This record gives sequence, structure tokens and C-alpha cells, in this order.
Amino acid sequence: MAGHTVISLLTALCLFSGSSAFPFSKRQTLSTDDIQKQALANAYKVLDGTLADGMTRPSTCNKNTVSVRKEYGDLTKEEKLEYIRAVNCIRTQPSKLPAGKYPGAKTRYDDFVVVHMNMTPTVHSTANFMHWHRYYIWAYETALKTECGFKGAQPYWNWGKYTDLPASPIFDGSETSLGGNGDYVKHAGGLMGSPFPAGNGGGCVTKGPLGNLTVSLGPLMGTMDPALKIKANPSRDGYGDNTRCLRRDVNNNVVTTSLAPAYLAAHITSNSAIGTFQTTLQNDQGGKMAIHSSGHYSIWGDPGGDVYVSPGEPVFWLHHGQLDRHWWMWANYLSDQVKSRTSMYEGGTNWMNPSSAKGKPTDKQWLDVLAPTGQDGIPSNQLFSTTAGPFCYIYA
Ligand SMILES: *[C@@H]1O[C@H](CO)[C@@H](O)[C@H](O)[C@H]1NC(C)=O
Ligand SMILES: [Cu+2]
Repeated sequence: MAGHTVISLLTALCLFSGSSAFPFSKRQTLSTDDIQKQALANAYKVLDGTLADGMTRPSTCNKNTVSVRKEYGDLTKEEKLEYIRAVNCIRTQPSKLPAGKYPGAKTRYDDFVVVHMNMTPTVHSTANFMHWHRYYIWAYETALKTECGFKGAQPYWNWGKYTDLPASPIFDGSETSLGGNGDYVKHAGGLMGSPFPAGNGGGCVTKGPLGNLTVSLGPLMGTMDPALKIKANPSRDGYGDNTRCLRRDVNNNVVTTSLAPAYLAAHITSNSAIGTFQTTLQNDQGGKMAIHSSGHYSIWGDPGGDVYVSPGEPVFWLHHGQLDRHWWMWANYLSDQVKSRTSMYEGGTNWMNPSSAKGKPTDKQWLDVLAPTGQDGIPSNQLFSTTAGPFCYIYA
């Protein structure tokens, strides 16, 4: 079990980093809103067959059936409450993992955390990083639908939209939020990667619909101040039952820098190959925290700041939904690039080994007990498009 080996996040993030600064070579003319509009228009052309993306898709996925994932703040009150209901539901369904194997896995929600812990070294800083997480989020959305009767689509968090994240519809602590910030406790700032100061939370989340929620798996590679004395897991692999409160330190430290709309647009428009797109997304750039880590450390906390256990933070799915959208926008916003970008695949197969085998588009991806029946082991080349293979969704 690779989870036994605890390496520093800094090391992990730096493994594939080149020395070059963020490539701002092209003049920026498009905003993230422009990019979204173009990507959506092209995605519809792909669906009606007037633009080829090189994928074959079933006729059952079309303009009328495609599911539309929306930004959390754009959901109606009823849609937000329905999402919260479904999240609370999956947190009370029984685990489908072998009994006793993972004592901390008490609910169906915990199954998603365990599988992520198992997969961490082979799905981060690897060729399948975007593909596996797309597949994983879709499995979560599918479980909400099939196991909890969820009627909506998985929402995302548009990073660039909120300059005051603790006051955003996601975190404002209101009845339609995904819980508030953690209560304030004095703690040191983050030291991993590019250091950042502590925010106004750090303690248990006690407000909002997910207030007083507990987590039991991990920590395995927690990043919070040791002075907070977060309980160590009884098992070295992090799978033991370590029931404790969900902590957050929702903060604005990186939202105005590496999550600012202009920076995000530049990231999309200045990387034409998936290799540089992925590495610049995941590795800190010239003192700026990487986009992927920035989303995680804008929530931070326990287990949100723990690369293995982070899906235990319920907003994980909105952050990674946006990451999937960022990739979708990159692949789709230029009509003459849709076909080539859709099938681009580059990188290794293990984050701790830069000379690990190169990932191949035919490599199968695994979800274990999370996969809907008959849908495990789908190759990466069936996960290239959000409207082909097992998927049928777009972003609005
Ligand atoms: C969480 O627990 C505290 C202490 O028991 C209580 O005051 C608070 O109302 C609870 N919050 C929620 C959202 O249930
Ligand atoms: Cu992950």
C-alpha cells in the first residue's frame, strides 16, 4: 500500500516542475467569460455533429439530454438545498468496502475518501491526473443520483468569481451554503509550497448545513499547524477510525493572485500542449502557488489540506469540478484545436517517480467500489470528452 510512504507535498509538487516561469508569451485578449462562451458554443457543435472532436458518442448523448453543471452561486435556492440534501444523504449511506478492512470508512461517503487515498500516488502529477479526477467526480455525482435520488448536476466553484471567499454563497454559513468557515483559532500559516498566512478560521466548522460534521479517515499528510494538536490516526496508513471535527480555514490569500480571472485566462490561452497545461496547473509558478493547490489551500483545514484525504472536505467536489471545467475550457474554446486537444495525453504514471512508465491513452482507470455497475476500468481515451464514453455533461 503506497499510502504508507509519507512524502512532503512540496517534494511531490516539485517533481515535474521545470524551472521556467509561467509562460506569458501571448498577448491576452480573452477573458475567462469569453473562453467559457466559446467552449460552450463548440461543445454544442460537437454534440450536433457540426464540429468533429475525434470521439464516437452514443446518440443518447445530445443537446436535449446533456446534463449542465453550474456554478454553485448560480444555483437557485431549491437547487442548492437539493444538493445539500443529497450530500447529507450519501454521508449516511453504508460503506460498500469490505467490512473491517478500513475501520475509518463508516459511510458511503468515506468510500470515496478511501479510494482517493489508495489512488493518490498514481493519479497526481501523472498523465491521468485530469482524466482520473473527471471519472471520480462523475462517480460521485452518479452516486448522489442513483443512491440518494439527487435531481441536479454536480456544481462547481468558479475560483475567479469571489474575491471574498468566506462571504461567498459556498462558505457564508447560511442555510444554502456548504457550511461556514471554521471557528477562529490562532494558528500558523501554511508552509508547504509557496508559504501563505493563516486566515480567520482554523477551527471546527460549527455553522451552516454541514456544521458539526465529523470526519474519521486520516490525517495522512495533514498540513495544519502542529500546535492545533489534530489527533493522529490510530493506524499509520490513515485508514483507522479517527473521528474528529471538520476544520476549515477559508481564506483570501491566493484568490486574488493565482485564482484571479486574468491569471486563469492566461493559463488557458498560453499553454497549447497538455503537458505544460497540466504541469503549470499543478506546480507553483515563480513564487505563485499552483492553481490546483490554490483551490485546496483557499479552504485548507483538516482534511481539506491533506492531499490523500482531501475529498473528506465536502467542497473538494466543487473545486475539482472547476478543475475539470478549466481543462474542458482549454480543450474546447478554439474550434480548430478541439480535435487535437481532446485526445492529448502526456506524463508519467507515478508521482514519486519522474521516470515512471509513460501513461498511455489505453491505460485503464480504476474506481473500485465507487464505479457504477460495469463501469470500472475505463481506459483514459474514453474519458477524453465530457460528452463521450460514460459522460454526458457540459459546463454553463
Ligand atoms: C454545533 O454544535 C454546537 C455545540 O453543541 C451548537 O451550538 C451549534 O448550534 C451546532 N451547529 C449546528 C449547525 O448544528
Ligand atoms: Cu486528488
